[in-house]
Amino acid sequence: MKSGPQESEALFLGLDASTQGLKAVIVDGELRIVYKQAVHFDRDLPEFKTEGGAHRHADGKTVTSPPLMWTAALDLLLERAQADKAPLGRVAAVSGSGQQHGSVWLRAGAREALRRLDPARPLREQLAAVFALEASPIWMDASTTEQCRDLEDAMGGAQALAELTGSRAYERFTGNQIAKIRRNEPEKYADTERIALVSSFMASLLAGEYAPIDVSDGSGMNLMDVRARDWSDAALDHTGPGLREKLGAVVPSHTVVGPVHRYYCEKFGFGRDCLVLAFSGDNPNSLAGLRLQKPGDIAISLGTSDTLFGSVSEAVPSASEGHVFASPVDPAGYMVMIVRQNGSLTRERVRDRCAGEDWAVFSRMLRETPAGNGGRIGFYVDEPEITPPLHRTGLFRFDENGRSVDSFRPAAEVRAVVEGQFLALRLHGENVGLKPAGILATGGASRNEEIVRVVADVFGVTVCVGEQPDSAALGAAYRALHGWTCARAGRLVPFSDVLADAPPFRRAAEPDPAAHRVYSDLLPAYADLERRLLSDSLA
Ligand code: ADP
Ligand code: XUL
Repeated sequence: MKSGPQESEALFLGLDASTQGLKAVIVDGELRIVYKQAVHFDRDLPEFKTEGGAHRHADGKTVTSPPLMWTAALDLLLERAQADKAPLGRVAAVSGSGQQHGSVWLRAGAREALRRLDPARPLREQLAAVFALEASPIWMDASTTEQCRDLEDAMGGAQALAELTGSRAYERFTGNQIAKIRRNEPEKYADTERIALVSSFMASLLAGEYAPIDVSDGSGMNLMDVRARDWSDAALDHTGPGLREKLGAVVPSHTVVGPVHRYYCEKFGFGRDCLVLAFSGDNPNSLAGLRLQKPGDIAISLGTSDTLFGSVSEAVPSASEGHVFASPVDPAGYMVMIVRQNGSLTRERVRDRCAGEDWAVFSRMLRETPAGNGGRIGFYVDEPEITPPLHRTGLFRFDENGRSVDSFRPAAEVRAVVEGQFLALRLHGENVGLKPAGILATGGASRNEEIVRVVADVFGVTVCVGEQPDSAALGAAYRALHGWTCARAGRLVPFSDVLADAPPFRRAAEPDPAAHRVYSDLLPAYADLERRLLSDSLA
């Protein structure tokens, strides 16, 4: 155990509890990465029997993950860091990221269990009994359509709910998940002392105390007044009794939660002064990690989900698509985002079927096929889609005349899945005012040059990538530095001040004007087919 680090030696830890794994990155005061580590849930914690970090239930709509797995992953990650002799004793502050919308249900007595953590015993043993739900609903869950309609009706319609909370009702948003559990499992609702998000739960583990939800991740619940940046009593009252107490406070993203619990000092050598800053969602953290501060700076995140997002100064919520969140870095600003559920895992399925399970083959097929795919268009809906809201799953392929066909040749299939995903992001992004002047790409698939080239051509702008694809973990480390700087200054220091030394991004792809024209010409046909699928799926 060490006392606090000298200022010049201070390091900042960012954690990212994502769908498929838990990652860590440590940066120094000049934002240089000094250490990285990761735990992959399926591979490293096989006893939880997850696939892609989750359990898909038989109804095809319910998707959960075991919160005990996230708990065990934290010990495992820190054990690995310790074995690597990572400089944990010099970490001055830690913040983090969690997949958005997922909720962790803690029973009465959990707060005490967190406070009493004993460094002699693993977290999973000490916390095994604290969960009111052993299966946490996560963002891939699409089982709450009924609760969504009820909430919109109660709040005066989809647009009114969007005006209030930043989004119309979405199945994965935590408030609708809470409403479902309250109805289906009232005894578990009653037994719950605290409902945390994945982000605030991970912060709670580190602080040994219930950590508050930050305003940015809190915007993904359909429960927060996005302009007032506080819970909406009307939405809370509709959703469940005593919910304000169960949720605790919602706080600015640079809030200090407290010092790290002595469990981490004694077991892993963290300093006693190491601060835990509020955690936030993965997309808000990516916004911080990609330093998106000006309108027109837009990011595409190609992780388990594909998202497109950027900073804006005014909130203009829409009932048809997209989300407005409170900004994670500017207490007066907002971020806008759209999400596609069928992202990396859908590309992987096509890779496995058509490209010999090999990204190199997948990339070669992209290289060898023409932009626009000769007019072929595909919709690959493995799981109910969020944007657009396509609840009917399946693979829908159309030839250059818009006629439905059963299959494409393998190389055309590879191109169709990638082009379809990015045409959808362009189409729906434009609808909510996300018109990029340049794009920063992040997430696992951003390391694939051919995929990034399609992004540049579809949007017609330069695409840059960071030095590492894990922008959520990096953004969390930047936010740790930011929060620590604010705490020491005793005032809000602009986020841009702490980024002054950040390394530049690498230009990864320039748009080809001819290819961009092909996509612009194809977009109306794509939009038509999408409308057709949507009306079929309602029929
Ligand atoms: P998350 O943070 O949502 O757990 P990541 O951002 O770590 O996910 O992305 C993981 C995904 O990255 C994998 O599911 C995989 O499909 C994708 N990926 C990794 N390498 C490549 C590659 N070379 N080409 C395309 N996709 C890749
Ligand atoms: C955002 C969303 C996903 C998750 C997991 O609204 O549902 O992007 O945050 O990445």
